[in-house]
Amino acid sequence: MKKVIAKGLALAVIGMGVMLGGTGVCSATPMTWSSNGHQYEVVGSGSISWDSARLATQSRGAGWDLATITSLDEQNFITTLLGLADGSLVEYYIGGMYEAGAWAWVTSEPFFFQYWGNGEPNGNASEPRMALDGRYNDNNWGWNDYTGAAAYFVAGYVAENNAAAPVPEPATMLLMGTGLAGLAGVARRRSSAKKM
Ligand SMILES: [Ca+2]
Ligand SMILES: [Ca+2]
Repeated sequence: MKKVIAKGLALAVIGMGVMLGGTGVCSATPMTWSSNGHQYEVVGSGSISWDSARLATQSRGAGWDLATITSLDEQNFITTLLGLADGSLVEYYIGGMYEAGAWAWVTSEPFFFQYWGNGEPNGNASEPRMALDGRYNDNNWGWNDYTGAAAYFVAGYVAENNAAAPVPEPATMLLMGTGLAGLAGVARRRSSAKKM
């Protein structure tokens, strides 16, 4: 059911992309996922190595790294940015890596959720970097382990800002209100302490 919704959203995104300039892939600006406040961006760099993709992402500033996918909801959100795959060999690097005998995320988040394509990972130590692969998981970009090299089928990478996005206006007001209420509470406690 969720996948159906995700596919609907993805098709809507593709539709917008077509209207805006003919490409369904690559969000031109970072998009915020409301579930965690993180920003995500699909970068259509063309052939690039995992290391170069990661360096480029980190150079955006604090919080930025290759995307980590720790739930099906997050996977589906990223698919809405990419658009549904068409079943062909197209890859976007993300922040998974095989180190010390296990798969891990660049952020050190726990590696529980998995979304490998059929038969993957088939390299592990010999393919220690992770990519989303257009051939897998019903066009929903299943995971593939790959060497991390630049290759003709590497279309780009997905960046994620793990720092929460700037707080929107109403929430800022709310936080300020909470802060003021807190200060008022301290003032009250102080004044009552004086009385005693
Ligand atoms: Ca993530
Ligand atoms: Ca593989």
